[in-house]
Amino acid sequence: MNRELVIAAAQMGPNQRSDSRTQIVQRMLDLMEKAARCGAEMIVYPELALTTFFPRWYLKDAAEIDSFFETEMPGPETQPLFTRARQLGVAFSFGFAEKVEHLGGSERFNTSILVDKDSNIALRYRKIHVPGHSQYESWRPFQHLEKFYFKPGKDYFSTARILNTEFSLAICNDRRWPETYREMALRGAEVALIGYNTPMHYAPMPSHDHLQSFHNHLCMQAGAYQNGLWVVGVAKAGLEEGCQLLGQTCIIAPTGEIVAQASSTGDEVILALCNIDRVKEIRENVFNFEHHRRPEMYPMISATH
Ligand code: ING
Repeated sequence: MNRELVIAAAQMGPNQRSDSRTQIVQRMLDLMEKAARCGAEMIVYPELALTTFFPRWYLKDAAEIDSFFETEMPGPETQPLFTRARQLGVAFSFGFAEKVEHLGGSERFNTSILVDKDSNIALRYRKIHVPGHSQYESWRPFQHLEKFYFKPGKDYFSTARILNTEFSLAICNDRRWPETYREMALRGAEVALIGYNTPMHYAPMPSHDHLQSFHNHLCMQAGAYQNGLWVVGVAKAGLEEGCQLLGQTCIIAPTGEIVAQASSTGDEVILALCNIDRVKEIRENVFNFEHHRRPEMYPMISATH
């Protein structure tokens, strides 16, 4: 009996700096209602879903920086997502800026969580591949200061089993690294949920700007096929504080085929009826790791020096 799961990708349009958490959460609730009405059991939102992509600015005021971070999850403004999801009987995933406070001080991460249909946080992931730069760079039309605002995650790509399916989380730049998908698959993941905020303009190499859409799908389709994974790539898209963000939200089968794709750069739900067991078509054949993979021949891939 094949395990079939209706997965929705809830692409979000731009979050402006002046948008309140309440306004943004309401949009997310509207997307959840629409997805649930269409039969979705899992709803996936983008990276930094609750705020604008603030690493585009060099902020100096500590209180202003803190205003973009969550210190509790769920908190008062995000609780409605958990409550409504439980009422609807759906699982969901979204990304947000996380501030962790402890005796020694605080740490900040670019985080994503997976919430099961009983509103329990089944998985928490902190972005491993933090791109951009850590100091203000005046030559850029806008900054990409993720290395200034976020610490790299210290936990591995792990999996959680909900809805009788093994899920794993990654965030944005992670999707460009082939190691992400291979590590997930070797740990038994069947579905990778990946939110992203991707500017169409990449300041260090503007001659690649016209390739943003191609590279976005290239990475995720390759990751899906080469590891027998379902991949759900979900954009925060559109013109956000003067910066054009890539859309192209999609759901990709383990064969690498795009089975659903957004056609706007706004709030948009796309869905697919995913036969999770199709991962076997790849994992038991062309990429049967046990029969064909030669890790002893790849010593450089995980070498740290
Ligand atoms: N954004 C971008 C991403 O990896 C980027 C940064 C864009 C890196 C284009 C390289 C090329 O999609 C985030 N948030 O990681």
